[in-house]
Amino acid sequence: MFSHLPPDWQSKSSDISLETVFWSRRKFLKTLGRGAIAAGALSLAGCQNNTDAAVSALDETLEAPGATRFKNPFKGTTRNPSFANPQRELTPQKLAASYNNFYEFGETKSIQTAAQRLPTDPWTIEVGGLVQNPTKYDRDDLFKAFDLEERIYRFRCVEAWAMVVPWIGFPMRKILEAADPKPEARFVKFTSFYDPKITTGPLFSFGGLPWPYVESLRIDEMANDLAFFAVGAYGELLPKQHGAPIRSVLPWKYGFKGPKSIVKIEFVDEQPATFWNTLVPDEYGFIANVNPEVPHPRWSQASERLVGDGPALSWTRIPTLPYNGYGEFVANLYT
Ligand SMILES: Nc1nc2c(c(=O)[nH]1)N[C@H]1C(S)=C(S)[C@@H](COP(=O)(O)O)O[C@H]1N2
Ligand SMILES: [Mo]
Repeated sequence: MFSHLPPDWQSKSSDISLETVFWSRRKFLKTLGRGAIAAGALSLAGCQNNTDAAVSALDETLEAPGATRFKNPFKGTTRNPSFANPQRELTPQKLAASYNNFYEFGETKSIQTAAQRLPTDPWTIEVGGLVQNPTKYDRDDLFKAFDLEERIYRFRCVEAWAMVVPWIGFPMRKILEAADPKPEARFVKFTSFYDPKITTGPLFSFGGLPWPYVESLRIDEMANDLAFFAVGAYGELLPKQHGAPIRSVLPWKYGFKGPKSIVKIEFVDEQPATFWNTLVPDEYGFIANVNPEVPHPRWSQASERLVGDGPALSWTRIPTLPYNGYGEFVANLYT
């Protein structure tokens, strides 16, 4: 599947992997075909405020085999009070870290083991392009160059599943200020780690995909207070399947706008070609703000499923909010 999967509670769970593989092959041969699906809508989530307890009760059983795990690297990091109450229950750490999209390591949601191949230490992120101060940050700089804070964000994938995650990181604006873009810079382009010897998800064997994974924002979007680089989650270093050592989190946009395992940040004057938008431009727009009123061509975006225990079919379904509920921060960017 070159485009995202349809919401997978529509499939019988036993069919998912085979179906997915079959579909991806067929799709590739046909150069980006279409599936079909529509989702309905249901009741709203309660406004639980039990997130503090959930954050501190870290689940010791988390982790795929071979995962590197660092306990408490972020002691002393405080939660930003503006993003302390997501008005939904926190997604359990273990579930968030075992239901992932990271196509470099495979097209199913179960890439957490494969993603452990990602070499995250050492790591360099290069910031450049149309800036006064091109800079390279190494792995340690990511944890020291900027004050880290925790923010609990709602997260919404274009496939109509959602989660709530306590990320640790810093506002993207910090990088923007340090880089000091030149007046002609209008967009920022993010590039994810790519090495065909390592990022060898099944799709690689078909060739022809526009790797590496590239995403982009307008500079005013990057400057918005919500735009965030995460280096940790649930009080721990970001697991590889979530995009270690640094990934982008943009809670008002669909998840695909937030690239994982970023190696390059470039300021450019023209809108760059991005991964999904290049593959399926009519399905994955450049702006891609969460909007219940604009259906994906293959399914409704009016509601979403909260990642939970058990079969996806049993997950709670709730209405989707415009801008994923973050309109007060970002709506003014789009008038
Ligand atoms: N490099 C890279 N970044 C990526 C993706 C990907 O396949 N590769 N998938 C995107 C999509 S579609 C989503 S929904 C989120 C998923 O983040 P999570 O697995 O940490 O929940 O990562 C985004 N960033
Ligand atoms: Mo996604």
